[in-house]
Amino acid sequence: MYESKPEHKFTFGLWTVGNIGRDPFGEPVREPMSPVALVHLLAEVGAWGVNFHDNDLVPIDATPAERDRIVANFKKAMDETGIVVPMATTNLFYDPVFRDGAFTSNDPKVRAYALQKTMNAMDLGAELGAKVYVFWGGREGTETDAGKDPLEAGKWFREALNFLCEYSLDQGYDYKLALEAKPNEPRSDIYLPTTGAMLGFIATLDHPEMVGVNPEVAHEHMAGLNFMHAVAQAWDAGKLFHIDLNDQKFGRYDQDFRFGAESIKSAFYLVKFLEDVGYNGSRHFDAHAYRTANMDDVKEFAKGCMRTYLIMKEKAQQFNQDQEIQTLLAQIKADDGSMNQYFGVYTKDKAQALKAQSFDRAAMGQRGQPYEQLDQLLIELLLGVR
Ligand code: GCO
Ligand code: MN
Ligand code: MN
Repeated sequence: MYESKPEHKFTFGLWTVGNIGRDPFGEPVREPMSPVALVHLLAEVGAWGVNFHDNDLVPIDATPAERDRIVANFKKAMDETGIVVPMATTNLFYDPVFRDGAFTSNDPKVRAYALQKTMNAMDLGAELGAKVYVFWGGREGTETDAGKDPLEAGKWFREALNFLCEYSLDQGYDYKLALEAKPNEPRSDIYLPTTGAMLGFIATLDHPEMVGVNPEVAHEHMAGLNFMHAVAQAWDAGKLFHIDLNDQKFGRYDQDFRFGAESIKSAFYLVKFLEDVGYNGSRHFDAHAYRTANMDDVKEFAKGCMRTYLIMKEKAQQFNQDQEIQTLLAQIKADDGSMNQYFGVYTKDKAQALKAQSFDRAAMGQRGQPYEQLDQLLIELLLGVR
C-alpha cells in the first residue's frame, strides 16, 4: 500500500536528504554524505529522481578534471539505480560573494559572476538530463532599502533571465526555467516574494513562454497565503513547471518540514488539485528531516513525504467518489441555466438585457450554503472515520 513508483515522479534534492542539520544556533548533527551515496539512498527509499545545485555535486573550487570525475561517478550511480535528474539549479546564496544577492547585487562583478556560474551550472544540469532549471533568488533582496533601488534590481534580474534564456536557446538545451518565490529568509525581504509576483514578472521577459514557476508550500505559508490558490493561478497560466513540497507552521521561521507534517488540510487540497487537473511534472520534496534525526530517521522522513502524498491522493479519490459529499457539492453548485444568457463574451444586447433583468436580492442574500456540513465530512474523511 502507498508504494512509490516512478510514475509518481517523486524527487528529492541532494540538499534535502543530505541536509546535515545545521541551524543558526548549532553545529551540524549529521555526517555529510556523498552525492553517490545519496543517489543510492534515494533509490532505496523508492524515489524517482534527484535534483541538485551545482555545488551540491561539484564543489565551487573543483578543477575541470575533478568536475569530470565527479560527474562520471554520479552518472554511474544514476545508471546503477535508475535514478534520473529532472531538475537542476544554481547555488547563488552560500558563498560570501553572494551576501548582497547575485543577479541583483549592487556589485556588477558579482552580477557577471552570477551569470557565469549559472551558465556553467546549466551545462552541468543539461549533461545529466535536467529539463527544468530552477531559479530561487534567496539573497535577491535587502535588509535596508536605503542601499538598493527595487526598480534597478528588477531590471538587473530581468536582464539576467533574458540573457540566460538566450543562452539556453543558443546551446540547444530544451530547458524550461522555473522561478521560485520566497518572501524572506535568508534576506529580510526578498524581491518578488510570492508566486503571484513571479507570474507578473514573467510577462515582462523576452521569452515568457520559456519561463514558469516553482511554487513552494513553505514559502507561501510563511507569507500567510493559501498555497493551493497560488498553485491554481500558476496552473491556469500554464506556468506550473515544477513544485516544491514540504510543510511549515504559519508565521514561523523557515521550517522545511516533511510534506504534510503540519497542515493536513492544506496538503489534502493541494494533492487533490494536482491530481484532479492532471499535473504531470515532478513532485519534488524540498524538505529537511528534523535536526534530531539520524540517517535511519532521515530515510523515514523521505518515505513519509511520499507516503503522505499517496495517502492524500487516495483521500482525494475518496472525496470525489463520496455520494454524500458529491450530493452536497451538486446542491452548492446548482444551476438552472437561466443566467447563461448573460455570461461569456460581451455584446451590447447582452448588456442591455442584463440591465433589464430583475433580481430578488433579499432572497439571494438569504440563501445559505452547507459548507459546515461539507467541511465536517471532509474532516471525518481525513480522520479516517468515513
Ligand atoms: C529555500 C529554498 C531552496 C530552493 C533551492 C532550489 O528555502 O532554501 O526553498 O531550497 O528551493 O535552492 O532552488
Ligand atoms: Mn524553501
Ligand atoms: Mn524550494
